[in-house]
Amino acid sequence: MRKKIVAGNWKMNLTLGQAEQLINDILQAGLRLKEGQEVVLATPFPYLLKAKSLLKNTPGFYLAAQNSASEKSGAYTGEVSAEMLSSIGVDYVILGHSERREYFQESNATLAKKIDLALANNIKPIFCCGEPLEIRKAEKQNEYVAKQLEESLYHLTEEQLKNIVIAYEPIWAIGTGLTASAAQAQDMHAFIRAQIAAKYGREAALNITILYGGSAKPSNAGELFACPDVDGGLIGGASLVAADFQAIISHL
Ligand code: 3PY
Repeated sequence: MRKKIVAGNWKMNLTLGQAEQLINDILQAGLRLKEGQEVVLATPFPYLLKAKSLLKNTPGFYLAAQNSASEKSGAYTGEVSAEMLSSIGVDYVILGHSERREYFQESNATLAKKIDLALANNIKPIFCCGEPLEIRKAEKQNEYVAKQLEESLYHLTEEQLKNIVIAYEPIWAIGTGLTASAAQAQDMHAFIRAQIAAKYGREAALNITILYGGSAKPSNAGELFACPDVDGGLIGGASLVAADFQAIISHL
């Protein structure tokens, strides 16, 4: 049975005090996760260690970074390596979010290197893919996403793929308030799973977790998560409000 995940992508938000409060509020709700369900918090780098200690190994709760370097170590001022993240107990790393691709020119090839380093350091990549609005309008989204998968993931072995989570985030739905309809999300998730099946076989495809991201909120999470190929969500703004995040988790 594949894992179901709700991951909160905090992006560049909150002070340390606010971050502590948010984690405490989320934990205080005493959420009962079922077997195979996970909650992942992707905090800014400076809060990872604090978040780790606040989570206190709470079952089902995991920690993520929002990025990691494409190089192993060395003279890369301002970068944070996968090895560093691993040394402080980070479980997941979000790679290839559209904001990283757009504002920091991250290519599919760069992301392939980041994925390799994360895996080599026992960190599970949450690999983001998704098309911009003009590609969706031209109905070329399948080809676009297939290329992202091919160029960043298909060098991996089947064994390595077991540690990958895919997040489909249509760029036109990020920070815009627009959400893909449940049918649009399901279509793309089924397409991604079929691509994985064609490359790695049916079992690998059935086992891979595919999250939906892009303005997911309490009011639409239920419908999205009910789709057979949607295994949870990568949540932006709504992950910053404990009550909203809890409500989304309750739809898992
Ligand atoms: C959003 O929900 O807007 C996101 O970008 C999640 O990563």
